[in-house]
Amino acid sequence: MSSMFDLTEDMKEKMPQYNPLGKIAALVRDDDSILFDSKLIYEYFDFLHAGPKWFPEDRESRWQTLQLQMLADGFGEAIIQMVIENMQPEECRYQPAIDNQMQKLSRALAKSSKDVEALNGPVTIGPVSVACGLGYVDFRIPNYDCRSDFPAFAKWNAEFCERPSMTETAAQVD
Ligand SMILES: N[C@@H](CCC(=O)N[C@@H](CS)C(=O)NCC(=O)O)C(=O)O
Repeated sequence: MSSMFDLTEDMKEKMPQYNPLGKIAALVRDDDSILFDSKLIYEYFDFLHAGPKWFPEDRESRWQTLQLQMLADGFGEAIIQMVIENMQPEECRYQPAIDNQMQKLSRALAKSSKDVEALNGPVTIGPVSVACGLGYVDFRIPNYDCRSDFPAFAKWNAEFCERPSMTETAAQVD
């Protein structure tokens, strides 16, 4: 998996100007102020428009969708930890740490797959995060077949990924 990660020197040098944590994502606003962390950036974008909201006002809908967002953010973090461990020289790599993160990912996917009714509901931050998170799984762990055990979840994801908002913003990976 080590070949999949490329934390370039360029990024290491430039990102701290935008985010003291040195991490993607960061947004430079028109007034040059900066917002960092994707969760905050999503909220900021949602605040800017008058259409249907990613962060619903209704409390129960809000908790449900935020929980899905946290689940997706958490499995994204598990993947990042795996990638970081895999960046270690082979003799320093700690396989139990990788396995532990893999178990988190696998449990989180199983949990997401049980929430297929919510995923098929309004397009709020939860479904968006899970769909983006699955894209990240495919990018970082291309050999991991994370959908075939969950046909309804796979169907939801395939349909969701056909939305123009998904196809037009898909990451371009060389
Ligand atoms: N919770 C953060 C996660 C940010 C994150 O871990 N980004 C990774 C890339 S996906 C990164 O920049 N890692 C570089 C590092 O940790 O030094 C967010 O959603 O923005």
